[in-house]
Amino acid sequence: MEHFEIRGVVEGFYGRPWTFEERKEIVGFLAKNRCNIYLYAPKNDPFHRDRWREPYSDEFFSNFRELVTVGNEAGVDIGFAVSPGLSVVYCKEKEVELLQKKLQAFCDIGVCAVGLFFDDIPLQLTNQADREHFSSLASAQAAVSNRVFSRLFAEYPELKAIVCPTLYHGDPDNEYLIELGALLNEKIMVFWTGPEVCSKTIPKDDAERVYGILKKPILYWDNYPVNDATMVPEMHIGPYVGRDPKIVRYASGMLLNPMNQAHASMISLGAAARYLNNPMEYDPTVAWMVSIGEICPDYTDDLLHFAEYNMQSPLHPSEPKEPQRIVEDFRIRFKQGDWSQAIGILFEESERIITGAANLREHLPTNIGQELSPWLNEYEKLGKILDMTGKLIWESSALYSDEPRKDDMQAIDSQIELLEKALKGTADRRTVIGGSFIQNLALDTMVRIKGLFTLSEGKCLHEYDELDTERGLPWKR
Ligand code: LTM
Repeated sequence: MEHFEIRGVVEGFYGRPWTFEERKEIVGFLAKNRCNIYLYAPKNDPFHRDRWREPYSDEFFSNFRELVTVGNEAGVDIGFAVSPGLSVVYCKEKEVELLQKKLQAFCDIGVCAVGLFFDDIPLQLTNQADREHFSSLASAQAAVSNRVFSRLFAEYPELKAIVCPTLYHGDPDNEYLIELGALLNEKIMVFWTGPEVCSKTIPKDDAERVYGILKKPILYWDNYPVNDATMVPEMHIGPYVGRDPKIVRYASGMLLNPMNQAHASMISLGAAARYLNNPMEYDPTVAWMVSIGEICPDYTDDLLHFAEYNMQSPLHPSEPKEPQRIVEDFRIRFKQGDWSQAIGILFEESERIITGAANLREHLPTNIGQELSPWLNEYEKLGKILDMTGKLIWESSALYSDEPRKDDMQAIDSQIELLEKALKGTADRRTVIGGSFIQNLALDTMVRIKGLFTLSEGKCLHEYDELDTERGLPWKR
């Protein structure tokens, strides 16, 4: 069975790094899902990147040692990487020594993969001495990497050595990558994220081209389910799609960059692990559903529905389809004049969301529940907005009755007020759950009913029959 030899996770995101407790849980989870590596490289750990020259504390080392023990017991390699690129002076011997010592300290406590990462830095040499010493950024990075790793290989011949290049996506046919590929020691693996930083798809022809340039198997750094930078409001728990199974033939391995939310990441990681272990027979939907079922066996349908609302990500760039489908079904029924059925669609979806959110809050594993909490809150609010929208439409039919009663009018007025307050409340949302369809429907409904309400001045709207048009939502009983 074809599979990626190296399968796992690179903790390589921006934002709050995971805790050691979370890392240990992830290592256990990786082992359970037949993955074999966890690589430490959180951008916001100062000693990993900004202050890479400074040593870690004893406490950090003692935690890392424990992580290595957990990895050894579980059969998962633990790796450590340093990102010196923002300030390193490539031509200084002392810098090479520092880098070697930094990595050596981790090899000495049992780490079996080490990395030098040069991502997210300028694509030119910025230091004057380096510009005088080296002809290019690629030659500087290759020289330092070769020297650091060859010293480590001397003591640890089985060590996995990884470089993350400065150009790690896009068109591989560029001077920088050609030169780096040619100069790097052949034992050093090179990361690649695909056609994009966060690649929607990783096609076979991209793999073929990168392989042709590097002249060695690619080590993929797959930026999914990561949700840092502008993706912070997104919760990436959708299916793992778009990776051509045949890229396995050009790869030494694949590591996924997860979300800041370690436990919630397990949904996508669990699905992706099935791809990594057997890409040729991988079915994204089945893998996703199985992974969700494993996280929340008793409320799988609720978690699936919630995940449908959270579909938006680089792998699924358009708005989630489920809320769009609900709103479209509603509109079709409405246009057909079947408005009590139409409203029924809104009530049913509202009920499904509100009950689902309550079930998930109560029954999800505590850590996942906490991580998902902001998204669950917004999800529930969408459910309430659907309910209020349905109720407003229902109440407002009174505008067409022969004798609109005062209390009917008051009911419409207070329903408008409620919906308006709920919609205003969405201005402080922190998530993009559900996309825009439900909110747009609610807003459109509310504004139009306000218009009708104003027009009616508390009287019936019989004389405005022609308002029952295709545009917007005015109707009559
Ligand atoms: O992808 C790479 C190699 N580097 C950074 C990651 O640290 C970051 O998490 C992702 C997603 O924003 N993008 C990057 O460029």
